[in-house]
Amino acid sequence: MTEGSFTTTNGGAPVASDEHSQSVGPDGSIPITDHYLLEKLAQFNRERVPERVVHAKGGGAFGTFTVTNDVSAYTRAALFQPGAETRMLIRFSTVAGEQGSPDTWRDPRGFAIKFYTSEGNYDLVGNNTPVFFIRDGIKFPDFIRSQKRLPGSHLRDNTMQWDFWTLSPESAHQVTWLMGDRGIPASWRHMNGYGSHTFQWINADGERFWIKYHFHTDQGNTTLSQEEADKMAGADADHHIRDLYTAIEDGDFPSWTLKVQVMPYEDAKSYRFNPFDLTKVWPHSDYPEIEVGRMVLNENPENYFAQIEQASFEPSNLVPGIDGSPDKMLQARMFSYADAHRYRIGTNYQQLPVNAPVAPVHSYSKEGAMRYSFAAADQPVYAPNSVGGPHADPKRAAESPGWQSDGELVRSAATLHPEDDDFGQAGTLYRETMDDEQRARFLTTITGHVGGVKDPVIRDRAVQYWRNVDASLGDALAAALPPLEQPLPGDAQEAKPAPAASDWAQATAQ
Ligand code: HDE
Repeated sequence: MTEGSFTTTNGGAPVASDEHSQSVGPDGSIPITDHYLLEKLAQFNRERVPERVVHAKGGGAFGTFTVTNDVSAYTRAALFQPGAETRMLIRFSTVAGEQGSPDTWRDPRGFAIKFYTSEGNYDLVGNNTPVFFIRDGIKFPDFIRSQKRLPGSHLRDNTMQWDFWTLSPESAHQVTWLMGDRGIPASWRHMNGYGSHTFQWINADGERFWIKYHFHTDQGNTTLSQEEADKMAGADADHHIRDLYTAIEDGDFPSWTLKVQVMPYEDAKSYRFNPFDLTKVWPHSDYPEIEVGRMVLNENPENYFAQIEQASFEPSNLVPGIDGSPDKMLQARMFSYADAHRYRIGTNYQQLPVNAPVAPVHSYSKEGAMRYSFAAADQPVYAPNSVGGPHADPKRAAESPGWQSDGELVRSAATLHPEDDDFGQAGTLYRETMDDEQRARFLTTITGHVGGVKDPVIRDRAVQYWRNVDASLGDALAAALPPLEQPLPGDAQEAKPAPAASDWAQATAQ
């Protein structure tokens, strides 16, 4: 038999059978000597790694990012220099659904990119919306838990979701996005991606700029109606994974055009909105977009588990010429992602081929489970040293001087800028970006979703929340909501929120 055509153990030794366990006589007991049986069963029990605690359901592909415009005046990052071509990996995902949940649930979509640059990996871990629900990471675990499942019934619950949202008014802009058409993209190919946060770019002269990333789909933005999404959720839970995989298989390579908004460093202090507030956008009239380049996805993963399930993206993967910003959410993420990867896929996760940089690694990290690349034996294991080990080079690192920050330690909201509020940009989105039909669908969606709230106090708060976004919208919602079902005798309604619709789709279909 030729190489590769006969079964072996994980140790490479040929095996006698894949169909019969060893036994004492054909009808006797299985001896512990059947180590191949033991290996197969033990390996099978350990096939899963923990799913991502958010963004568990997803898919992705490899591709190339090509610079199409000269933005070197703003950043020295190698991957954004004129003519640069960089291999990248992207993973798309939903947020709240577990693995196996439908791709077409109403939810933001993850838009996580790893650029394998010559200066190290640059990870841009964004969503398909330019804003987010909260502006301080300390609320993130609570926010996610309110979107997932009740501790008792293990059901998702609109009452819980609206309790959190109406007590976190900063969520209004993102929730308006979510309940609008873009809350259910027709496919990952037909949606935009955003870095969402404000980042810092630094040019070769050390000048700093604030920027926001916008990936415009070249396929056009298309969405599914709630009815189409509900039907698809039943017909094909993997609709978006299938769409992307098939398109690339067929040579129909999806692409996005990357543009950035650039704010001069000094503008941040006096800008009308807090430019680092993740619940806000920068109106394009203030800072128009500048084209940077094009991302084309042209290579499906060969092995989903090895290359997508084990892929790791982290906002702390930064390269010279790019830095974070005073955005508290981005700063919290700088810790959380690498911590999540160490837990989920092991301490040496960056040695997995899909996560490994193309740039050579000269770090002093060593050992740890599953380590298989290592420094030369004569490389010292400590720094500083006088025996030729690698040493830090601030010029090459070109770490940005960051930004000015001082004051007493406090726990408080960020300083308000003149036009900072929680509902203004949500109202602009509803009144000026949506057309009449979209506003009509929007009202149906929030009526269905708020209609799933069983607690009268929370329901009233939800109506007020939408009145704050737009008075006429709130009034229309109040008029459209069905009467609260009378609690059934024995319903401990007031003690705890009654189990409501078990997921977005059901609730919004009401
Ligand atoms: Fe995440 N997020 N996040 N997130 N996030 C994770 O990392 C976190 C936030 C986003 O396809 C986790 O590996 C905190 C904003 C994407 O693998 C975790 C905060 C945005 C993905 C985590 C946020 C995102 C994640 C879960 C508040 C858009 C999937 C598993 C400070 C700008 C990436 C994991 C992939 C994944 C933490 C908020 C996008 C737990 C603490 C804002 C696309 O580390």
